[in-house]
Amino acid sequence: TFDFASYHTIDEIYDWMDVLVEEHPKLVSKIQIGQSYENRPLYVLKFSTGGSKRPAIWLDTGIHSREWITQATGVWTANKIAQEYGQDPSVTAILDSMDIFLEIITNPDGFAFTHSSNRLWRKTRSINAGSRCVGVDPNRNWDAGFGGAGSSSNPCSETYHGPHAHSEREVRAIVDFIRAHGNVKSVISIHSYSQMLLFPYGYKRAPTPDHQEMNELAKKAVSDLAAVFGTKYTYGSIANTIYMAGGTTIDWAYDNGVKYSFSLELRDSGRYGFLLPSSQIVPTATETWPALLDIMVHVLEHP
Ligand code: 0X9
Ligand code: ZN
Repeated sequence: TFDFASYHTIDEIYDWMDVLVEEHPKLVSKIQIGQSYENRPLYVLKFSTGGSKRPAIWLDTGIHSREWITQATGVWTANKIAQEYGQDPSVTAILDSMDIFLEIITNPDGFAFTHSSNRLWRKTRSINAGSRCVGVDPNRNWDAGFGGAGSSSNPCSETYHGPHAHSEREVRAIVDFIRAHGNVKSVISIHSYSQMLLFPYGYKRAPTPDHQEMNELAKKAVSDLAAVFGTKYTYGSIANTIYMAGGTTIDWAYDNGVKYSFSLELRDSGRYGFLLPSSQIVPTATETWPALLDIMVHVLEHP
């Protein structure tokens, strides 16, 4: 049986997704939203109890491939959602009227490369014309403040924004999916590390019109997260909490009508950084769960 307390390869996680679907055929399905630069499938787990184009919550993990705690938390969370439907009243209420989409391996080429060659690979694996350096930062590639502060035009940079917005297939697939769906109410993009709950904007310092509501929701979510094991998270807008960053996922989502757009930076605060020991997978996922539920319940209650 699958070990949630270990880090896994792409093949192991893709195989496990099929097992989850087999175990919960009425709730969970697997859809493919595109292909990566190196032609790996981009799989998304869909949690749905019926209807069509119900209001939806989008979750992604692993858009930065080296942030292994995030894909591992994605796996644990997928299993938790499937287990708690019909048990936990909040999960049941959420899935009785909304759908949840979860892309666990959002950057599969980068993830494969972190296993085969360079554990600390962050970007995509696309070839950059005229450069020996490979890859684009998929959290600088979105069409919201694209090319702005906190991104680089140098293909050798870890924050290279790419030749144009949505140049990366892995980004474009999500853009096309969210646009075609048309009823996504929340995007939660999960990164590591630094223990933060962030919301727009990252490309400018100005607050969004929804700043106060999102700030209060974030405050509650980090408080419920801390209640589990005492892990402290800070929260606020990207630009005022971590740094300016143009072209991020959640700024694009927010500016395209997805009001409840958040990003988590999971454990830790720097001792292990991206090399978080596997002994911390289950504790990290366990404490993150109430924060995710707070956001999802808030979305449910604010249609
Ligand atoms: O630089 C980034 O893309 C994020 N930090 S990370 O160490 N995960 O690379 C911070 C940008 C803020 N946005 C999100 N966390 N989505
Ligand atoms: Zn990241």
